[in-house]
Amino acid sequence: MAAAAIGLSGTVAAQIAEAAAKGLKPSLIWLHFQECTGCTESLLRTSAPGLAEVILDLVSLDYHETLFAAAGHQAEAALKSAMAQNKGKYICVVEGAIPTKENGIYCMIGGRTAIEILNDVAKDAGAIIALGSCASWGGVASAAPNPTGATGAPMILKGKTVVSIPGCPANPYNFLGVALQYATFGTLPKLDALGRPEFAYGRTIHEHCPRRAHFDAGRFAEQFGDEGHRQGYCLYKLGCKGPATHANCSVLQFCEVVDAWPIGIGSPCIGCTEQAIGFNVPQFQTIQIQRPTPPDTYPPVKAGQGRISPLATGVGGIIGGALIGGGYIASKKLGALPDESAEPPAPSEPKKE
Ligand code: FSX
Ligand code: SF4
Ligand code: F3S
Repeated sequence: MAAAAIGLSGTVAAQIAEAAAKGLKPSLIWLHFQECTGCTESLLRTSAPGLAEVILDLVSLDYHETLFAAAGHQAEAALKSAMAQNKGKYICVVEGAIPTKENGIYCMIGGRTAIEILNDVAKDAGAIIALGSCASWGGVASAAPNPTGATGAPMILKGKTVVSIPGCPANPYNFLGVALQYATFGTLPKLDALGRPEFAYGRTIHEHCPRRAHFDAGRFAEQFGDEGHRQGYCLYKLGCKGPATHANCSVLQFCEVVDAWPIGIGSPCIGCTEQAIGFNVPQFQTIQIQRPTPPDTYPPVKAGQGRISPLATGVGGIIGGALIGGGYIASKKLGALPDESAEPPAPSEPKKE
């Protein structure tokens, strides 16, 4: 399931399982800073694989303050020995923001600041993963007025490759997929400009939202608990940030419970994976729609170079036309098109390979 999450084939998934069976388990050193422990909590709730399998069979969790039996000096010694034994190979997982004001004194463990601990553990790591929005850029702790100067691991570890898996909490399968790919092949997935894996953050929630048909048809919940809300209509007018939020939670939900994700339970997306939105833009404020029409990945309206059968073209035309029309209706209802007499947007040209 973790392999599928990152878009790897069944054959590769088998290779990952084989490597794990041979004991090729990645050593994880997991650091906790300013956070709510929600990322660990969501990992605790995976069931395929379950946490026992994850810890016993797939990874070697060598240091984790929440799940450790050790405490105090014993825990400090465990951290040192895990770093020494797996030097250059371990995955450093960072959960939580790092406070920078007043030399970082707002988060200290064993007499050292979070900045010191992070720099120390990251220097001998094979890979570094910033798990959750807090570790990715500061998250909730960095919300204005950011009293502790909270920031993310990539901002402290300048010049190093840090894979950011934002989300409050991050989806555990996105994390497991990255960790297992690194353990099996020694590689990391393709990252976007913000260091986020493209497989998970390449598209907006709005592009795959189960309520999208309601958006296109102009059916919106106007207030919590109203008829539209009860009917499962689009949550845009309640402040949904899905149209500007890159994440895969609409397709990879949490806890393997059907509809266990914000929009699935009737809450507008707050944009928790986007630094520019989550904990910055007020929760119920509506955002500007960038693209009121569907993306151009739908079947083209016009056939290109005769390679598409007339039947397929006809069906594609009906679907594409309906979708573009739907987007037009939605944008008119939202007031995104100022000129009421404006024509619907022209269909896009077929994409060239
Ligand atoms: Fe909590 Fe993790 Fe949010 Fe932050 O994630 S779920 S506050 S992203 O660091 O525990
Ligand atoms: Fe889904 Fe939000 Fe887009 Fe509506 S605005 S379709 S609820 S992502
Ligand atoms: Fe976060 Fe929005 Fe997904 S709030 S969990 S990005 S639906």
